[in-house]
Amino acid sequence: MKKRFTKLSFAILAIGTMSMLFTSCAKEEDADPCDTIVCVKGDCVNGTCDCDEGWSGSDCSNQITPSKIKITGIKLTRFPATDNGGGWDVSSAPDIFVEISYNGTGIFESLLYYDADYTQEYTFTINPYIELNNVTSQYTIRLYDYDDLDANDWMGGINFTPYYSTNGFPTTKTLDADGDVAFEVTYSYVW
Ligand SMILES: [Ca+2]
Ligand SMILES: [Ca+2]
Repeated sequence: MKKRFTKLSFAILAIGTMSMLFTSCAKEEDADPCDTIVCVKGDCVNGTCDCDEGWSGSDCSNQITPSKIKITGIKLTRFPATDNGGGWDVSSAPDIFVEISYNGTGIFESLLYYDADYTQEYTFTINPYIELNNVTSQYTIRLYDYDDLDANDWMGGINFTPYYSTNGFPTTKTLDADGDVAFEVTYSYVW
């Protein structure tokens, strides 16, 4: 009697386990909850978009405004050969440096390149970065020729707004207003 009872319970247990396995297999084959989900900037996990950093919304298509942008590189790609037809210095090329300002206050000034050649591009060292805390406001980047005996000569400048809500967080941004100077800045974003 005892033996028969054990055999019977084992059979019931075995059938129960098999049917559970069968049920769970069938459910998985039914539908992947991610089959119909499109995540623009993220990955679907269990039917929900897990957005990449900086993106939000049910399909991860909305940019999150960064709390700050860090400039990690500045390259000067164009500057004027002459100062309205004359030389920048009495008998040599200009000694250039870059300044970035916000609301009229300088927040960065680079080191100098002496006797810069206008046919070349110049990369300015930033250590380690320039912090832009008002990403939707206007900043100004200017190029000067350093003069040790009188005021520095202004060579050109560009106003720029660091962040746009629709541009997909570029890491390199060209600052070029078809004027005397043009720059390429390298960005990193902080949310
Ligand atoms: Ca000069
Ligand atoms: Ca010079």
